[in-house]
Amino acid sequence: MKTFTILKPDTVKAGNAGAIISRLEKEGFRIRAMKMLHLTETQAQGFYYVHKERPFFPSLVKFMTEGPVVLMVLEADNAIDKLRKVMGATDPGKADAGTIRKQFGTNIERNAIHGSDGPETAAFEIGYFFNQLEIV
Ligand code: 3AN
Repeated sequence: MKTFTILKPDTVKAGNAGAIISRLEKEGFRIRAMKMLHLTETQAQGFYYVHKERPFFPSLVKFMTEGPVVLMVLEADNAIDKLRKVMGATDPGKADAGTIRKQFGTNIERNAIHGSDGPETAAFEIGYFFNQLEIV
C-alpha cells in the first residue's frame, strides 16, 4: 500500500529533511517517488482545498509556499496508518514521544511533515504531484 508525504518548508529550512527520510526508511517505508518543489500559491491552495473554509487556511498556504518542500510516495504494509503513527499528532506539543512531529515540529502549523489521512486522500495527493512514470 502507498501513502504520500510532504517534508514541509520548516523541515527543509532547518536541514532536517535527511534525518526524517532516514527515519522513514528505518521504519520500513520504501521510497517509490521523490521530488523537491517550491510550491506556488495555486498549488498549495489546490492541495489543501478541503481546508479552504478553515480560519487557518491563508496562513497554512503562506507557510507551505515560504520555501521548498520534499514530496514522496512511500510504500509499506498499512502505509497510511503507519505513517500517521510515526508522524504523531497535528500539534507537536500533543504528539507522543518518539514521533517525528514531537522531535522536529514547532507548533500546530509548522509541524514538519504531512501524511495522507485515508486511501482516497492518498490517491488524490499522489496524483496531484506525481504521474505514473515517476513512481517506481
Ligand atoms: P494533519 O496534517 O495532522 O492531517 P490537518 O489535515 O487537520 O492535520 O491539517 C492540515 C495542516 O493544517 C496541518 N498539518 C497544519 O500544518 C495545519 N493546521 C491544522 N490545524 C491547524 C490550526 N488549528 N492552526 C494552524 N494550522 C493548522
